[in-house]
Amino acid sequence: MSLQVGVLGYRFMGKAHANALARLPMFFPDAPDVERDVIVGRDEDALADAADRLGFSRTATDWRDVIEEVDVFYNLGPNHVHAEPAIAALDTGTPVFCEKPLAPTLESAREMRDAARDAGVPAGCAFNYRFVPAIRYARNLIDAGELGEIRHFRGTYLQDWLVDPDAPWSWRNDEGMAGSGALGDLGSHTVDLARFLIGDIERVSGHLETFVDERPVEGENETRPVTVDDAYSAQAEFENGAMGTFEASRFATGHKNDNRIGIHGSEGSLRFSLERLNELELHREGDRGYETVLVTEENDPYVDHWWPPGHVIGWEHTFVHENYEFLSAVAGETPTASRSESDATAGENDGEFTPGFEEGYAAQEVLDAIARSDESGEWVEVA
Ligand code: SOE
Repeated sequence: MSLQVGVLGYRFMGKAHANALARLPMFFPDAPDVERDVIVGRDEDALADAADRLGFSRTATDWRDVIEEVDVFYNLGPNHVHAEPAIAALDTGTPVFCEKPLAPTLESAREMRDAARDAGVPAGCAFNYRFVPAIRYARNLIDAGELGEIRHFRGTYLQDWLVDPDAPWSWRNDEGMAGSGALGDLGSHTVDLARFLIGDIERVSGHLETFVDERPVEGENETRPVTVDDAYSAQAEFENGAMGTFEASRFATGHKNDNRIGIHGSEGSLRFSLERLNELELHREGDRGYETVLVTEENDPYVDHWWPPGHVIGWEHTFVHENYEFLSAVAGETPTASRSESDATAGENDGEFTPGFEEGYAAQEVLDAIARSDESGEWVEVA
């Protein structure tokens, strides 16, 4: 019996997840059967074209007509559209997969987390970078004690798409719609990776900056204010005593989607960059420099589903991995076999999916604390 999937949103993330669903039968034959049933949006012409291109059977213009009919509801809309449809779907017992960050505000994120707790069905937050084989490999090394005691986490996420002051205004520039700018859009990924690899964050000191405070509206002869940050930086203290340095910018000329992390432990270090996502750089005690490890061996996480060693994968494969795990959880399975035996997360939360709304909310608490610290000029406790 196929899982009928309904998806709200058909642009960038709609394409990324539709592609992932289409790949599953071919590369993850033990994944549940899934039908791309209905795609939801407001513009009926654009929607019909998207349904055709992305392989959906039908379209709808109101999510309310969909959430009880489908087996799984994907909310891939802008941040301010996440809470209401997701909570309504969960209240009817429909599992939900929601793009990050969970919500524009901590309060909405809490309402979503509580709805997921009450519903008792899988509710996923699409932090896709947890599903990069090299990131899983890094987590396995840390859990195996290969880096010793962790002293430093450094996460930077650099893009350059707003450097031009005439780049058009979008919902990502509006506090009411997005909640925050680079902080929530990019910082949420870094905070989630920090929590996945190192652990919870105790307190933060944050700085947000807006460089261009109004932008032209595409196709109109008007401008709109930018009411969110163009860049943020933060210092953090982890509960385990490690020090954290966080930064994201949409003004980093020369960087397109440069999501990097660096970790220093008492016995070694590692470095990762999304622009070289098949590689992990390792430094062990006694090494003079970093060794570049190509994480494409058959027993590396997820790799055996794709190609022989060295036949590298890309950004879109991380969406296939996260959809495989999420839909398996919806079907009540836990595909630990999909990960390598050494995968530290194998068997974690059997039948559940992480990162769920709990992790989405935990990341939102850190984002909120960074913003509050920027306002107060003081360090802020996270929870
Ligand atoms: C835009 O900054 C964006 O699409 C983010 O919203 C995604 O989460 C990130 O993966 C790529 O860049």
